[in-house]
Amino acid sequence: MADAEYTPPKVWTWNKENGGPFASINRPTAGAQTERELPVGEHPFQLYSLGTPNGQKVTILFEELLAAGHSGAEYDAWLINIRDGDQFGSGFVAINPNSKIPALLDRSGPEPIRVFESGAILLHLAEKFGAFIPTDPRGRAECLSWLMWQMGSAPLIGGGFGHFYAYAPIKIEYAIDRYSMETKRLFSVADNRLAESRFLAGDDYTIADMAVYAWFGLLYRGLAYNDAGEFLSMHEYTNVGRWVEEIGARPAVKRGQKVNVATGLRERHSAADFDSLETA
Ligand SMILES: N[C@@H](CCC(=O)N[C@@H](CS)C(=O)NCC(=O)O)C(=O)O
Repeated sequence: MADAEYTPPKVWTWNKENGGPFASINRPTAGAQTERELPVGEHPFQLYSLGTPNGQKVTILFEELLAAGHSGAEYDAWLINIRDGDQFGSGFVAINPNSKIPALLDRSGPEPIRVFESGAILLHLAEKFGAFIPTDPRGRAECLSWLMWQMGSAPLIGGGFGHFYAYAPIKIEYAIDRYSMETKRLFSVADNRLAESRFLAGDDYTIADMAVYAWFGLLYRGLAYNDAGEFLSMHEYTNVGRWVEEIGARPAVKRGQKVNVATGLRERHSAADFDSLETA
């Protein structure tokens, strides 16, 4: 196997594109590549994003906040097309130096506040509106724990399993084994938790459920990474399935999943159409 014969040089240098569908936008350096201002609308929140799972986390929360009567949560959703390199425009990089969606500009106060990383955006909004985050110390700790669990584990699923199973130009058994095992282990963690609890943080639906659902709902239904549901035996996770059904039936969740879906790029709810590039 070609990959087994590779001997790393003393010093790695970027001397070729590494193949795969995202090769043309992957770079080993950060920072703006073009001068491009971002549009600004009339609402208190300006969201620059795309309808991938990481993007959907935030639009699900916005829609839930609006459905719960928080009229101050009105937002403008601007499409950032990551396959066209919109994330490397100067305006976007000023809001997220990491050049990944989602990015938020909170213009509800006297000075605009930038927020990047989907978990930070969820926390910022939940705290601002006092919603979808428990106020008692135990519930809050449980909610933040599951939220951070999701943020830490998404790269293993997207950048690990999804990348090597669906996107890598060569199939590497070692990598697919490693990340399939880890993805299944993560589903097992959630399944055990949801066997004892209606929602991840307890009896109440929180931002932790929104964050995990955006990823797990898609995988559980076999809609991500070349329909990998069968490959990963998703039917084994019955408690996740019960929770996916309950959350997926919420009107705000359905609405949130439709925002910033680029026609052409995101017209199918499957395979590469609803997942991320490199997760960070
Ligand atoms: N940890 C970040 C990950 C965000 C992320 O990976 N976004 C992907 C799309 S889902 C992206 O913008 N990729 C563009 C790129 O890698 O250039 C978060 O949760 O906000």
